[in-house]
Amino acid sequence: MSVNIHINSPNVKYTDTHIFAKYSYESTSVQQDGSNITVTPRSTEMTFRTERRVPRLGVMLVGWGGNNGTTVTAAVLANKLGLTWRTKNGEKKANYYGSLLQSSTVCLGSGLEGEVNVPFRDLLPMVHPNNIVFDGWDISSMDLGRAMERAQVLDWSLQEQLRPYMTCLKPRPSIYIPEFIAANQESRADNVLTGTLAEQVEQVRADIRNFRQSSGVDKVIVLWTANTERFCDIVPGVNDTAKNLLAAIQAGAEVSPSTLFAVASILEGCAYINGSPQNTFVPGAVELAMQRGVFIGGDDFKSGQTKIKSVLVDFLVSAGIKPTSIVSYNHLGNNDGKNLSAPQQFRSKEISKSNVVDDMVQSNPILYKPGEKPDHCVVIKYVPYVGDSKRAMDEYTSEIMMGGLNTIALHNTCEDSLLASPIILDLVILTELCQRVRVKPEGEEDFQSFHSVLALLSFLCKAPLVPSGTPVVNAYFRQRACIENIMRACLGLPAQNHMMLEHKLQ
Ligand code: NAI
Ligand code: DG6
Repeated sequence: MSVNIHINSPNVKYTDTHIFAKYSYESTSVQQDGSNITVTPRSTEMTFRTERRVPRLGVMLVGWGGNNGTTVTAAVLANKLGLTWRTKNGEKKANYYGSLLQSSTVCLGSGLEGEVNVPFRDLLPMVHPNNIVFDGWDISSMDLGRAMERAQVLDWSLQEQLRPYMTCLKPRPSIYIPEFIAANQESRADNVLTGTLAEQVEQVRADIRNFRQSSGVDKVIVLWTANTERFCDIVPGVNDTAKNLLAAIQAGAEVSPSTLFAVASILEGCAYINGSPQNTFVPGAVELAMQRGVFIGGDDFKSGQTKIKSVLVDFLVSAGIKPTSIVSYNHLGNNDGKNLSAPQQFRSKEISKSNVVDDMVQSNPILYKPGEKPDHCVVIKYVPYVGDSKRAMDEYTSEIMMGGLNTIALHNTCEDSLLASPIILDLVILTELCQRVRVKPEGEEDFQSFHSVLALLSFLCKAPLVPSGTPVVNAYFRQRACIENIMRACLGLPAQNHMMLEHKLQ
């Protein structure tokens, strides 16, 4: 199903190259003086300009030979080829379930037949995942056919159909600094760059240029889906400014591989997304992205347990129920689980999984005193036998009326990489779309781009990266509404308010 949407409004103009939309941004300015609050409604006129031409997109994955890297590549191939395969439960067909853009809908309004819901992907001109060209790096030299088999994610009969295509794909040698990932990963590292840090960054930049040229793509986005690294220290003079970071790379100081990839991408003008929890975006990397006007986004794909958390806690707190204890266990047996069995790498994941309820808790001072939070415990265990099929068990205990307690227990089992792969696609497709959108507030001379720190990606990330000093939103439906409403603004449509007044008056 695919639809063409045309906006019938004097505020919207279509040219051969762009969609121009005049938009009134309604917001409020709030002043609080003790218990006195003054709210002033504001309306800001702006013009959104969206480039209509959809480029040919190349995506370079760091960690291409891993479970996510092979699964997303295989899934796109299977969809492109329209593959079907037999399982013990019957025939399956390639699809993009789990992708916000490809498999969810938005309501445009009501027609004679009732509500009209359209695929999210049809709201604006967007890259179709089938047209993405993949490339990437991995410290393991295994070709993607064998790596797909090693991942043990896809059904065997599908793997057999994909193997001829996948074995031709070989990861490029990568930057490997052993102390950033678990020691148990060392045996994989047979495909690594050598030379100084500066030389390795230069090689990564050359790889990006080589891929762009040889594949004929118009633009490249780089995404880290390699192992979780340990956090690195923020050291004044080393990684606190763009200048210092570039100098630190020249001097061979401590810089993590994920930050080195970020620097290489930014210097090549390519957006860079971090799908893992570590603090890749040290202040110097953020400043470099801002100086160069390049998008960065992250951190850590929000795929399963955390996605549910950002729905469930939002539900509880917004219903006036007080979560007091959240305990999240999971065990998994893939290579990600193996890497996370080392304390420092686990700690990176623990941090990113633990902060996801803060905004919801802080939003309700009736339930929580200043600084008060629910107890929140995160446990991850490596159990090789279960492979990529992650088990997640959660217990939410909440206080209800008059001293009552409400305990919700969840058990979720599913392939981790089949949750992460559609998120990877949404991340790169949304980022690419944002590169074609410009906004001009009334009275200003020039159209401007979104901030380099692309907070719009928050919906897809466990620990959303936002511009310094701006609010972090983890609540699932607020994050989703943000994407939907910004896309509606690009079409001159009012924000979705769900009032449905047309059905509520006499
Ligand atoms: P994986 O361990 O199967 O794949 C990671 C790949 O990265 C491996 O092939 C490894 O050889 C490679 N690698 C390690 N260091 C590298 C480097 N410096 N350069 C290039 N390649 C390198 O892990 P998986 O399951 O694919 O997950 C990837 C990342 O995504 C992990 O950090 C994980 O925590 C994160 N993640 C995964 C989610 C999921 O649902 N699958 C959700 C959220 C985050
Ligand atoms: C164990 O937690 C492994 C992790 O990489 C997770 O699978 C991944 O971060 C997904 O986490 P969540 O909380 O979104 O399911």
